[in-house]
Amino acid sequence: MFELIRKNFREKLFNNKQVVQAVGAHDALGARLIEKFEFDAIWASGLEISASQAKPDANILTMTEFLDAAKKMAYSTSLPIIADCDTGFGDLNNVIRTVQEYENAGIAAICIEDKKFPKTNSFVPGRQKLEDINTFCEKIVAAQNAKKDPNFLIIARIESLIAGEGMEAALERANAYKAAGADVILIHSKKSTPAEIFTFSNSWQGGLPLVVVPTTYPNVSIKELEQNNISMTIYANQGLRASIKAVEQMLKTLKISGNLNDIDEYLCDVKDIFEVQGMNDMIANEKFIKQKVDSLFSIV
Ligand code: SPV
Ligand code: MG
Repeated sequence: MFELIRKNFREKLFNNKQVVQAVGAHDALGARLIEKFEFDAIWASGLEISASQAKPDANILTMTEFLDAAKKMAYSTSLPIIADCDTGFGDLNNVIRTVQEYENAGIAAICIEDKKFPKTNSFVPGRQKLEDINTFCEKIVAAQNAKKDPNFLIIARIESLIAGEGMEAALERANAYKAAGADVILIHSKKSTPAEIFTFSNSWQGGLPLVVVPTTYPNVSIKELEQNNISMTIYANQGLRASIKAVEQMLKTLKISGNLNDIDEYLCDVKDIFEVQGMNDMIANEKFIKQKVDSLFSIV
């Protein structure tokens, strides 16, 4: 099943018919909700997974903790999971184990970024140290050598524009990462408009699918992305931000009023929980099995 998910995802990303839309999640429940609204893929976000354990996005959690979260998403939806693997959790040898473990866990793609381990979230100023190009290329080669399924994608994420290294350096890195065997390039930016992203996407001649994370330039439309050679967009953290805000508003209201009636507008029905957690499927399946067994013994 995971082989087929990877194959379909690769085809979708490479045939460039429409911009692929991935949404960030940190657990199986979030992944299920994303699937319900028929997005194309799930981004197993390092920021979200860290935050869900009340830890900073700074390689505080271990690889196995990130893996565990991504695996739970893969096992509870049929969408491809793109796992945010930060810097690959160490050097090229850590990258090899990362690829082996994530591929075995049914993940469709991993993304590794060209910062030094331990990394800090891209929106934290002053802590963005880049890896040198050669060392990062070693990680890409190691990743490609370690994978078994050719459709398991290695996404190389360029942080030059985040770290202030500039456009020329970003393009140089893209060329090097392509030469090292990257399947896809993610180009990140923290600007409030997509201008530098589009300069990059219209200058780079490498031809690999390009991915963006428009957290700081939310005005950009799918059409603009499409017109500027972007193959995939990642809504990396909006699910978590929506849920923190909603829960905070509900708790604030409840604390003041002490009356559950006053928070009704914030709540889904319990039956909505049953649906997303698979209670209805479980009961239907149980009924099916019991009927099957009954029919076995009712044959005269
Ligand atoms: C994440 O969601 O963990 C990401 C995207 O890597 S960002 O927060 O923009 O770095
Ligand atoms: Mg991340």
